[in-house]
Amino acid sequence: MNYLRIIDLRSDTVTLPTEEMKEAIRNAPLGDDVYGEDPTVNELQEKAAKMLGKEAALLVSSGTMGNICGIVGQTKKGDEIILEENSHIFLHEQASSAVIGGVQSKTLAGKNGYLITPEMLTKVIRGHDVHYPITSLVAIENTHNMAGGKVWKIEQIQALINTAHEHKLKVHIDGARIFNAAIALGKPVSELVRNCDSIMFCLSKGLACPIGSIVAGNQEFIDQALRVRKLLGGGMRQAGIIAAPGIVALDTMIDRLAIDHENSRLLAEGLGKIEGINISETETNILFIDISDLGITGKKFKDELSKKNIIVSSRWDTIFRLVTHYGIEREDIHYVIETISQLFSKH
Ligand code: TLP
Repeated sequence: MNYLRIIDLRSDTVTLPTEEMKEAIRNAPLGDDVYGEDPTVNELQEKAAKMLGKEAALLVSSGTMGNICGIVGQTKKGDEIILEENSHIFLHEQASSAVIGGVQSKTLAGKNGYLITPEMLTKVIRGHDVHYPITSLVAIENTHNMAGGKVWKIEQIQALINTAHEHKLKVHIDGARIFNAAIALGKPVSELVRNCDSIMFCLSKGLACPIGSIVAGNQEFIDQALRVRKLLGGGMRQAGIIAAPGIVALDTMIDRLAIDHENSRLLAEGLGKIEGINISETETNILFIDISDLGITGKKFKDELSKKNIIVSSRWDTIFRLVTHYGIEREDIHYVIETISQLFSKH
């Protein structure tokens, strides 16, 4: 079969804005957001805060910047923070909490690759001793990217938050894909972030905006986050052109994430039937596959697929992360399964 479309499964960051978003960008009322005078930014921030059940929210340029605001805005130099060892903050953000915030990271191997339980947390919180740094924050990731888009249950989040608060720790949620988690659980997003001190989510992943993330929390935290954003050079001027598609995303792009989850399930089902491919469990829009039993290199797998207009990227040599998103249709999933089966099936 010859396929004209490009099927890019590397990430949901490759999504392009909808026509409605482009129209919204064109028509957005604008002002200088460093003066707090961009009406479109203000509308997005108020809308996001309300959806999350938080006092206030702030538009930032990226998920990484939002995580830095969450950590640096709530810790002091020399503190220690607790992270899951395969979290984005620990693996993929250039040690920004150390570089910018001057904090030390203590990592935990998450249960099932993603969960930090109250027991795990309690064991690593430092006691009062002059030798120790002060443990001041724990960050969790929901959905957990490197664990394959795994979803924290509400009880698991609340139990961890309660324990953290009992020990006077702040809780930051890296919710780059929090709406995927909310859709998977069938719960309003506010329930998933209740009682956390800060939450970051991305507009620019499955919600298909070109740029932007949101951090939210109480007003005191947002005042701090605003200072951190400015420090990072993230104070933007007529940022309504970024906020406008964000408003469209919150109005129109959340429910459709269920389609991406269904496509990921179909992909898992189809690829799981091919001898030599081992698949992970998929709960949202991320699927990991291990092709080592096909007897080919990761490079060969990737190159052969790219000749068929399918773009994939490997995480560790023969382990690939396949991400479904806006722009990937059901027929594309069938094409991917059929193509991989034809190219690499042993029989
Ligand atoms: N994740 C990207 C890559 O950086 C790995 C991706 O393709 O998945 N938190 C989580 C859980 C993320 O997955 C990401 C991006 C971020 C934070 C950072 O967001 P950006 O890229 O906007 O800085």
